[in-house]
Amino acid sequence: MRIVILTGAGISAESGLGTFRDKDGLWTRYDLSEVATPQGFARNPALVHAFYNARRANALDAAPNAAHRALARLQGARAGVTLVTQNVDDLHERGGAREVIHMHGQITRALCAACDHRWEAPRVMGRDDACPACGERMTRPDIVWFGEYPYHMDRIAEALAACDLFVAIGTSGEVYPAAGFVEEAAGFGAETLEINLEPSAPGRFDRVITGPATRSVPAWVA
Ligand code: BV8
Repeated sequence: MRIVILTGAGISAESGLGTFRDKDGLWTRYDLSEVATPQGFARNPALVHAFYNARRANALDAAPNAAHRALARLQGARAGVTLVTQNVDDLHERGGAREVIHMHGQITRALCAACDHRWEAPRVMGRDDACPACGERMTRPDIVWFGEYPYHMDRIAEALAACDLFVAIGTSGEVYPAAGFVEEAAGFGAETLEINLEPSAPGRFDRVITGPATRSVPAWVA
């Protein structure tokens, strides 16, 4: 059986990393257009780097939880599991997962806006950090902002077309194109399952398992 799993901020919530749209989520405290768009970065790179430096420190200081580890066990126990995440933290990898598809980029990586070179980000980063490849001082986080094209879309489309089961874990299903994956998979005949604190959109998935990810994901994987 081929499975595509899409995770969102909810799988890292119990590791202490904030979500975006829950009651005290990131987008309730920051203006998304100022810190998660290329226009915001062009206007005020220092503000955007401060936003991501704070989140990078949280991510580096956080530990993977039982849900991350359960998905790694699932990957190890069977072939045909594609793990796609909207998250930019590396908790899936530190929880033992392999081949994680980061469609929104990774907070642990830096990107040169001049030559597209990518490298391991320092804990604290600024726009004037020189690119190790071209020397330019146009460094940004390797993050897909709103209005930018997510990474690995071809690979994801192929996996969605071939899967028998699509599972969305800890995502509000509000950001596209990720939010459309459930319909895409269902259109190819896959069964769809949501694992979330509560249903994100009743009727959107064939099945819903509710409860905190550190309990519901290990129970589903077992
Ligand atoms: C693009 C940056 C062109 C990284 C992010 C239709 C088609 C295509 C695009 C659009 C479209 N309509 C609108 C658009 C534009 C836009 C968009 O979707 N806007 C929204 C606001 C309407 N999309 C884009 O701009 C994308 N690019 O469109 O390119 C294109 C066109 C066609 C086809 C392809 C491409 C770029 C989107 C990426 C933007 N970058 N972040 C960062 O800073 O982290 S998005 C941001 O939201 C994060 O990446 C995050 O991962 C993502 C989704 O949020 P969630 O992970 O779901 O988190 P949220 O807080 O919302 O929900 C938390 C969930 O967890 C809840 O359900 C909660 O119940 C649950 N939970 C909480 N605690 C627990 C739990 N579950 C279990 N256990 C718990 N303990």
